[in-house]
Amino acid sequence: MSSGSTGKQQRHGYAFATQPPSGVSAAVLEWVAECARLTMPDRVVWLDGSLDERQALFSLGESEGIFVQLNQKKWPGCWYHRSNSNDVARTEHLTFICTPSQDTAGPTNNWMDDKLAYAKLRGLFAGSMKGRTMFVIPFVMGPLGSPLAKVGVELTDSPYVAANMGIMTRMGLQAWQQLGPAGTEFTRCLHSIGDVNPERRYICHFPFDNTIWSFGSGYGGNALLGKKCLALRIASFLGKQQNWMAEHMLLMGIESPSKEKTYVAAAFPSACGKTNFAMLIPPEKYKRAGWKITTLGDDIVWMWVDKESGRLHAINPETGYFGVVPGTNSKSNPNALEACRSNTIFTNVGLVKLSDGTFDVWWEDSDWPAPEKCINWEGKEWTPAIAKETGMKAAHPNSRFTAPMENNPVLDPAARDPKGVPVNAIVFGGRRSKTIPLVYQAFNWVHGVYVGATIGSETTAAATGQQGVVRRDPMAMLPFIGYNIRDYLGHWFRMRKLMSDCPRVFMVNWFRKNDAGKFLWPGFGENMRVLKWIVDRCHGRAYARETTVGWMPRPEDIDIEGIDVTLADIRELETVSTDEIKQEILLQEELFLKIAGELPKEMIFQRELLITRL
Ligand code: SAT
Ligand code: MN
Repeated sequence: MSSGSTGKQQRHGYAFATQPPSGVSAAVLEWVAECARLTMPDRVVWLDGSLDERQALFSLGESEGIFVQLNQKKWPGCWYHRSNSNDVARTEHLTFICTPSQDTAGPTNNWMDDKLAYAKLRGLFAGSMKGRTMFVIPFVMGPLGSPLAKVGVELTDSPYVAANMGIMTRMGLQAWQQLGPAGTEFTRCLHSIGDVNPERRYICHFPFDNTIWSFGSGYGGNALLGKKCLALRIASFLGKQQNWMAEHMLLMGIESPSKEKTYVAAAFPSACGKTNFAMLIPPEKYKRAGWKITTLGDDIVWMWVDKESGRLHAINPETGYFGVVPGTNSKSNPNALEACRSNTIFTNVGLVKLSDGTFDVWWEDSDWPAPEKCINWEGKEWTPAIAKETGMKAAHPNSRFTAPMENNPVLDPAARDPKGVPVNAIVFGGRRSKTIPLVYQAFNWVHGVYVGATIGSETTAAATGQQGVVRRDPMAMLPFIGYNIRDYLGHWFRMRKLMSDCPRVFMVNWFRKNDAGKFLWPGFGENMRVLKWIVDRCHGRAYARETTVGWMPRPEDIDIEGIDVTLADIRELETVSTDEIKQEILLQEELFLKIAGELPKEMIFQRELLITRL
């Protein structure tokens, strides 16, 4: 296959580069050679990130049966992929932080001795790419030239992973330029799908070596190593050492009628609507008045203290959205749907064969009617009748779209700005039917860290296990903190000292219910009304009264004109019951006990202060 001396490999008229481009650093060449000796691919292909190359990756995948091209009229540039049915979500129990001492990983991570982990995974990787191609993927996380932009190189035997990385990261030759010919500082990401056997699946992070080894899964968070593995676990570890922060947050801009811009970073545990919030459509009344919401990111932010202003600045290290498909429609999130219209990969949704032989996709709660039949995420025939009878789903509940952020109609232009944006507010949230009010502001940064660290969220039907149980998820980062949670919380507290002006910190809860079990707040676009109070607080305009939990709006401070919410509802939404907060403090013990003996003292002081206020 290889045409040897020209350094190119033909594939449907496209020639993949089989030799490294000039200027690749010696450290990269050496590491790629070492990994190739271990995994023994038939050929090594050096990707350059061009669009022609992406096309060729899809064609290659099509010939291997892993990609199906969709109807190009309805879905220009879009492809369909179905994964192994045992490989449809992140596998936290198979995810490890690998360091010499367990104390580095702490009580909330799975830990493996690093030498042991290397030995174990070397056994799995040995010869795992025989008969396959190893793709070398150079990528940059963060806008080029940003003080935080980081170079990674992923080696993978999956064209699906390569194509996804092209959407989710700044993949291409610019990564070699940023690294430089003598560069050694890059995240070494080695990935093989192996035989996709859950018994032989490991996602291992070696923070001291800036290295990730992932074996046996092709699923997003396990296999697109720039995402959760690099941009959260490894990055959080680096951030602790280098005085910056990697957080599981969306990032949005809010423009007021007077063109004043406010930037909000927000952390919500899964199933709380992070992507929807990041692309929120303001209510008509607000639109008409000139309010605009723009998206910078929907999943990850990196933040550092800008030397000049002393303020926290943020970038989104990614360039795409890896979003949940079911439930996405023109009502729930028109901007996300629009982002999926072209150059998007759909994974594990229903595949519909049209009368002209081309393919369409379908998922539960999409805008268009259910097909007479389709192939579901498991590769089985699905019909509405079968669905009715057996509950079979066309799309897996965690089926995903990989869409370029450039497709988002409300993309904030600053998403490409290396200087990032100044963060005015950090918002934490959770899904709570009781106890937590609609919105409150923490008294100060340190109190805000306590509020974020004690986020609780109720489990939903989307996850296995009991429903409605409150799980603690500090900063929505529990599965993504790449080191000891004690040091992570300490880092949050310490960041305050580096800032001369720090963001205001808020807690929100869109999910509070009344005694009859009915949601008290409409949510979705109407969350704009709460955002407005937050924006006004950031600029010193809105009124707030002091309560036991923090600063809260009076009922009349939340705009309810034009929605089916009364002042009495707001009063109920903003009720803080001493008994319930006492109960909440007891519930927090679950987390506090887990970190027992290691809790930063600020956490204990904040809890004591809260008890005193009660
Ligand atoms: O972990 S993924 O990146 O695959 C999806 C998510 O949980 O955000
Ligand atoms: Mn996420």
